[in-house]
Amino acid sequence: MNGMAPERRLMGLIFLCVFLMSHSGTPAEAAERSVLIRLRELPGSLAKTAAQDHPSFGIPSLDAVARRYPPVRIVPVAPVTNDTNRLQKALLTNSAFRWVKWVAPDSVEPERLLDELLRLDEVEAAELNRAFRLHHLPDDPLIGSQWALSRIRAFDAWEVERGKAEVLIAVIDSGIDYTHPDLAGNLYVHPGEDVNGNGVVDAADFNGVDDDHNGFIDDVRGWDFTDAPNYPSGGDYLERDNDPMDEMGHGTAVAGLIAAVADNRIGIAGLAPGCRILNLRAMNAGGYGEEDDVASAILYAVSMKAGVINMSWGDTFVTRLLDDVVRYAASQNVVLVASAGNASSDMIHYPSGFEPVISVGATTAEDYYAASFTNYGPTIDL
Ligand SMILES: [Ca+2]
Ligand SMILES: [Ca+2]
Ligand SMILES: [Ca+2]
Ligand SMILES: [Ca+2]
Repeated sequence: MNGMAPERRLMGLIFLCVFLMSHSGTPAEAAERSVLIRLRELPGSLAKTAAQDHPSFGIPSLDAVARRYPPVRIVPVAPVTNDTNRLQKALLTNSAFRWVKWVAPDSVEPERLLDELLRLDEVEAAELNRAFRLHHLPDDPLIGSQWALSRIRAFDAWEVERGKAEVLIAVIDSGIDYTHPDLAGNLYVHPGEDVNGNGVVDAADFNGVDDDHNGFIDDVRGWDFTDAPNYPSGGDYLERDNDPMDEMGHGTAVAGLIAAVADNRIGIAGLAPGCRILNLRAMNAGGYGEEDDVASAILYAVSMKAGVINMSWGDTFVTRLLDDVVRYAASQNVVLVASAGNASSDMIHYPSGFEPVISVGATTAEDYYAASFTNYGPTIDL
């Protein structure tokens, strides 16, 4: 805890109640048969070819590999925007925007493809596309709010520092039940897609047009980034879409804790005025969220000017993609908070283990003592 910037520490305190407890670390495993690669330079036409599902990079060495291991698709991980100026600028300046997903057919071993790609000069980094697991919330819902009440001074300080606390809080999780009466009023409505401008999500807003030209059609109530074909969940897990409905309850519970905690002290009917929750689904009904999906969600949250990104999931494998994306988000002054997991080991857990991320372990009311079930080790901030 010592040495943390007061503001970061504060935000971590506020959200500490949200994370807690996972019962096991999941062994890292290849999820979709896809490989994530960071190119030294992204060809100008990639966004276009990816949209057309054209399996070509326009880079000779990469295309030679593509002939031997024909990709099903090549997709940029960063959200594709129609604003070419914005896209080009980002591409030139930040490695987080040079990642692409190479989807291989079933006949190709992803590990072999990975080996081939890592040999190329044009490929700066490559890794298998793996999945993170959601962390279990505490069984006792009072733990979160009681702990928060005991930290009432943190809220006081937050008000002072943040003024009216007009913060967009992106919750990257299993989605949020946006019909829930206690939550609906706290959820962000994207003005760029609120066609009739009434501040409410209604049928008129779903006009099938990307009204704000950000590359997402009708993203008025957030987005569902879940495309995880190797993690069948019985629900919506194959295609990304504009419906981030929660299919397992985890994200709804997280949003409820955030809203309820704020309500204890700050809120007038929920979060402070102007403070809203951005619903970004990246975890399916089984509690799995692929790297490319959570990475896209983080980049989207940054593009929407989120002030805080809340991540109650993780695993122990190292991911260069998420490292890049998290660094980029931090460089845009986004506060990132992630749960530390509780494999009861000192294995470093990600994304909570990345330097810019506030890592939150489960605690008891005596917050100087980490609860016995959390991870311990050098990366725990709180
Ligand atoms: Ca509307
Ligand atoms: Ca849009
Ligand atoms: Ca629209
Ligand atoms: Ca995916």
